[in-house]
Amino acid sequence: MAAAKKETVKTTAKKTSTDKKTTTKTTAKTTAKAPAKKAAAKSETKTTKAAAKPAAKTTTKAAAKPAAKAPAKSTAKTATKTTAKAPAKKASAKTAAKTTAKAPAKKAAAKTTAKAPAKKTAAKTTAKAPAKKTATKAVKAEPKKVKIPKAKKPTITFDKELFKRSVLYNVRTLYRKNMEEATPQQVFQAVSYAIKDQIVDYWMKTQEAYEREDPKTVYYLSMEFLMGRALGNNMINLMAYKDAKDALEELGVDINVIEDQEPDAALGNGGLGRLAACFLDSLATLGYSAYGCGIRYRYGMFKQEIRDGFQVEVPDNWLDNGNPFELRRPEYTKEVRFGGYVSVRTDEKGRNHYYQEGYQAVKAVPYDHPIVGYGNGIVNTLRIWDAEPVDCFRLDSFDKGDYQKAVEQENLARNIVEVLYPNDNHYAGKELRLKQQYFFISASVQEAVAKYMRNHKDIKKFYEKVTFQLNDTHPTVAIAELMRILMDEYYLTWDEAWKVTTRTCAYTNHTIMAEALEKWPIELFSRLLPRIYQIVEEINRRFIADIEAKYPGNKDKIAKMAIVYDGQVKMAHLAIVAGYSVNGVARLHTEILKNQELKDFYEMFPNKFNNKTNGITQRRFLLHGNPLLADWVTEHVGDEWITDLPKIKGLKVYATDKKAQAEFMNIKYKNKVRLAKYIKEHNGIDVDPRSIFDVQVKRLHEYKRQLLNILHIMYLYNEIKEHPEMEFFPRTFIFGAKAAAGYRNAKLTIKLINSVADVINNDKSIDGKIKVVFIENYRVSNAEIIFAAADVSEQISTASKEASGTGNMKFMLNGAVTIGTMDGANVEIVEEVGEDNAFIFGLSSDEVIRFENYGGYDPMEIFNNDPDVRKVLMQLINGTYSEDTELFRPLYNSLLNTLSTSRADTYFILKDFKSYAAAQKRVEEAYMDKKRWAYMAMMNVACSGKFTSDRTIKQYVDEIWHLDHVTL
Ligand code: NBG
Repeated sequence: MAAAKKETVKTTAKKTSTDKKTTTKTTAKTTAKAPAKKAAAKSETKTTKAAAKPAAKTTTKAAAKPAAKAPAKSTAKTATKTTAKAPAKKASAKTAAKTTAKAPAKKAAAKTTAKAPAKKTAAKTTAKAPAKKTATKAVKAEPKKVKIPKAKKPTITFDKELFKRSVLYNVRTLYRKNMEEATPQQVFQAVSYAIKDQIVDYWMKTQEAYEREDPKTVYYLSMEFLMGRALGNNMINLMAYKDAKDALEELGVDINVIEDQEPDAALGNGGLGRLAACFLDSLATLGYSAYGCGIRYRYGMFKQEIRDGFQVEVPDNWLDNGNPFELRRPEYTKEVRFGGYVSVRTDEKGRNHYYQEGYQAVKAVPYDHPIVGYGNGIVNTLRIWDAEPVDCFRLDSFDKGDYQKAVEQENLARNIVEVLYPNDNHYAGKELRLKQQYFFISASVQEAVAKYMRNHKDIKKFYEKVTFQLNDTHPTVAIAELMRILMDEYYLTWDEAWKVTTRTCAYTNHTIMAEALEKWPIELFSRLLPRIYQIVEEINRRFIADIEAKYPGNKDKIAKMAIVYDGQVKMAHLAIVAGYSVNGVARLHTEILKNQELKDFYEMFPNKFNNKTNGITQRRFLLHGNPLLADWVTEHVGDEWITDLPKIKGLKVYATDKKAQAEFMNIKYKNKVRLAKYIKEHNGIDVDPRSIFDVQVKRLHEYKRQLLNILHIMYLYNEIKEHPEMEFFPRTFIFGAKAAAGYRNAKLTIKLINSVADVINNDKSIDGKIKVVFIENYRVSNAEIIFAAADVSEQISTASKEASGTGNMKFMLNGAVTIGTMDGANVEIVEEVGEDNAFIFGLSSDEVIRFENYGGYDPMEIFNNDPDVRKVLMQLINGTYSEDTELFRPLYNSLLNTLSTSRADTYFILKDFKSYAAAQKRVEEAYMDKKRWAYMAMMNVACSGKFTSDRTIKQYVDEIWHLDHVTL
């Protein structure tokens, strides 16, 4: 039954999406070529099939708006009529546009709704009333300590009735069904289009305001945007979530079920991509003009399945059912060129002109995604580029050579955006990856320049209105591409172009892991991007002259700092030399950059270096992900935390309040029940929500040390088996992690976790004291559920290796207590919450770096002298967790010898083991003291204010970008 249902969903949805495309194309063709008989005939057949959706779409809006005035039924009829009459799509679209443009009706509607908020607030107040009571009681216990600010008046409105009508209407016109007949996926589509309708109005208003006020704009250039689901977030930021929830309930559907229909937009690997998504949310919420620029990967981050304990990668066909929120913008198509050669011609004034010839071209077509600011009506744009073959397959003019080229160009277009490289903190150096980089960068930079020139005359002042933030080294070709456009297309001299470029581009470094630093072989780079390479070479030549001037005769400096050296193009060096700002992502990380990794550059350009500690958006990771806690926080400190997170510190006074503690822990319990249910449904494992939920979710990487965690679990299990009488508070160890497809030890660690889980979870003798769960397919949408339910947050990377971490912040915000090393942003988290409210262990970053530089660590010594460690390590190879005793040997080797690494135990797992175990013991003691734990957990929430991405973005704006603030 279920399968059959699914099948229908797919067919219908697919049809719609193909239909949509066909019509767009057909219309375009018809308008352009109309007289050609063949074309007309073709379009006719196609339109018949296709008409339904686009017409519906156009009309939805037209219909929806006046509907505010008229009864729903009659509008629907009018709409249908219009569609029926309107054979010319353009005409009907125009009419619709006109109606909206003139729309006194619309204004009236707006007015009507303008009154609505009053009602809404009233409704809210009543809804909240009982809650208030509790709040009052709590305040009684701690009299007059916190003033609860009144809810801010929303500047935007949401018409619930209109929304309902719109959903019903969409279900009808998209699927020819009523609500009872529609599948959840169809309802999801209908709801999304209804929400999009509302967004589009604000989107247009925002863009009009930007046109008018001409604020400086940041282009956040990133290979990755890990957006997760859009629908819930959009409703939250429209301040419409609760109304929409009620509306859907009235229509007989559960909002959670509907939200669950949406695939995650997983156009990123991990922290770096998710940071980009949080930044977009903050930029819109704070009212800054911003574009996210990236790639519309056909397949995003792979879906992870666990089969027999092993990770299996399954393609993520996220666009399968179409994407209701995106907008194809063919009018901004750009051409991007690869390969060929550069020819030079000298003009009569003696100036050289450079032309790329014999190249392969591909069309870059942008798709826009709305980024809704919270409650302020601002809607920015995430623009991601799709690749299409250039139109050169003309039958009248091809000989054999052309045909070959046409096929190649077609293949280029097909391959280029096919898939996201699933590597986190590691680069594979593949040719296609460099193609991806140049593809989206060239298109984005071309469009940024074109957009600027539409409203400005002087390209030399480009940097006054535009800034490019390079998210890691991946977009660094933007520097050379901007130079190229300025010189080759706008005829600026080198010096003029350099001045503009070096005031436009800024670079963020996200890692010190050597294997993540991108270096391209000259052969590959110059073959693929001949003109770009010439420019990079010239930048390098001039930079080397600067080094020589500053450090005469110092060849060592040149070897260490040159951009092109040893047959390679070093992207980080290019970004630092041409960037006006270089920032790390947590204080410790920036210090390590300045004093270790990028020391030479820091000496040469001290003023470029600065820190911007990462942040996360509380709108997704508390307001949306943890509604119970979000409401509770609002009851106690008001709702200002939603856009001003430091206000959450008002909770501190409740951290010792008995009643508040009980409420808080009860919410945590409910969230643990929710996660337990998810685990039961998805993993088939029963976990006890009264046990400690100890969670490590993040990408799988040796430096993040999931191996330390699982080895410690193996040790605990040994302890319980050996001392069945010992006191032990039940604990559920939860993991979630994807491993890069080719990362052997990472994948083996997943298998180990699952093998250990198998043994422990099925050992009746330990009475369920330990459970181990590996959550399949960890991603943004289930992360929201996981953070909300965590008691303990595992942040146990080798000190100095985790640039910042952002999961650590999401846990803190949701009231989990950190067990961690003094690494990345953990340092600042501990600083905010106090050492007593975290469990810190392990080597410091200085100690790690000292061992790395001067040696002195021998894991074999620990193996020989510590029987507990030895026992655990032997269990890796003696059949305890796998019949195949060789299976886990690579992990065993990685810890004890140099068979596959240059140092044994590269990440100091054995060195930190004892100190980790001791910290875990402290965790248990703290948890058993209920009051103390509640206090610690609540203090974590109360002290999380610094870690909002709103703060991070404000610092980027004030100290790097200098954007203008815009209000509607
Ligand atoms: C990652 C770091 C994280 C950091 C995020 C966001 C890369 C290259 N770096 O520690 O490993 O939180 O970037 O800055 O993915």
